[in-house]
Amino acid sequence: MPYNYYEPDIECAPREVLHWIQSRRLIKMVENCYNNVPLYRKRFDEMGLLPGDIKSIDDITKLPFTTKTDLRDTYPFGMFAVPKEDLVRIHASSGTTGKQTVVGYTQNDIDVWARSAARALVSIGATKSDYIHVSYGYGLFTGGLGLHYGAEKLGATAIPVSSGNTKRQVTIMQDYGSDILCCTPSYAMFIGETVRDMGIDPKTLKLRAGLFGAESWTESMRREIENILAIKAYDIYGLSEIAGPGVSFDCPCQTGMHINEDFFYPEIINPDTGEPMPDGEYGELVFTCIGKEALPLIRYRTRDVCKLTRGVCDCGRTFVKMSKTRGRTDDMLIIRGINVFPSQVESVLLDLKMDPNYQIIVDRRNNLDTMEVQVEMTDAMFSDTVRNLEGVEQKIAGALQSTLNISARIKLVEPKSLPRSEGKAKRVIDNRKYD
Ligand code: DLL
Repeated sequence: MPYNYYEPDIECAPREVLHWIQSRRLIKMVENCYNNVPLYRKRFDEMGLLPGDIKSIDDITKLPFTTKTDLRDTYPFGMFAVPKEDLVRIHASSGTTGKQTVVGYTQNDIDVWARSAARALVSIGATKSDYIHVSYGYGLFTGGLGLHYGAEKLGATAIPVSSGNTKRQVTIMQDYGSDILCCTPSYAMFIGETVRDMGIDPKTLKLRAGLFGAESWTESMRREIENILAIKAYDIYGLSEIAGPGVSFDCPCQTGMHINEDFFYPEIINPDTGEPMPDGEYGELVFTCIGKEALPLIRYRTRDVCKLTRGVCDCGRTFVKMSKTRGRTDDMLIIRGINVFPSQVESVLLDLKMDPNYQIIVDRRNNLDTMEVQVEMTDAMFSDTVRNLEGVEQKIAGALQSTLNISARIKLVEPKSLPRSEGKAKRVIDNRKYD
């Protein structure tokens, strides 16, 4: 596949140029924050820091962190740096716990975001003549409108299907000839199953690639989706607080997501100490929105765990790459003292060629954590003997024990009995929280 760029001058710019752009934007942003966001002015004053102390991007570690709690404490609009008349859009995080975090955009911010999403689409080979089938939810969630504006910015044709009504999604793909599918990876899997159940050969669809994100997914899941839909599956990352989808994106090399670092400056920190961590080591991802006006967050702690790698990519981009995330620090399960991310369980299951539909149920009995992994049987397994099925359960339990050092009860469940997701999948039910 050839390498395509939406803005090659920036995406493949020499590092000195990027350093210059980042420094200039950080200086401007810090002034904006100090002058217009009371929380930042207070924090700077407490630290004895003045905007003039920030002379280049290398000074970023002098700045304070921002957390989700800061956004919640100033809910809904307390961290906005522009007057209401300059806003053109509001979105909100899809968080399920506590108050939602509300984010705002000026016209320029929407443009930055649309350019970011357009870069992602072009990177995976989308062109003006493509139909971009957007099955992310439209609304306060940033997925739908983010890819929609990206598609229009590129000059492609957005099909705003939104999520849900999965058979209709497939019919639209067939009838309109959708070229690129945008949705969560779990929904892509569900759409793939529906294509199969409708007796359609996926190769007869025009679909050639997908841009999947909004939740953590593994390389093994990528292969499952590529198989079931007969397409190339690419990752796209983002979060409402920073922009929405397009903060970073896969290129055809599929070796990490390039961060649009002329707009979103990344760092990796040790989540316990806040200290910067070297490239190549897993830690918490932190972003500074150096290209945004309405909500210019400084060193925002995403709670997503990943690592960064630098160097010129085979695709020619010089933008730093982030690995697939392991998950969020707050999604990490601690089972009898052992840390485990749901994505690690997913890897083990899929490497054993199990069905990609699974659920993890965590509980506490007699003060002891228990973990049950429910995995759907394939149709072929369903007619197997009980003895053989027990053997499969033991094999999975053994693999979890030897790879993750975790002992879990495995329960094979009937095909299609676990809930399917049209948005972000809920893989973990942690009953301990309600003790
Ligand atoms: O999920 C934005 C988005 C929409 C990204 C569509 C990609 C595609 P939020 O609802 O604010 O925004 O959730 C942000 O989702 O902090 C990550 O934990 C997770 N996340 C997003 N993209 C990925 C990804 C959107 N590609 C939170 N891989 C983030 C892993 C992801 N996790």
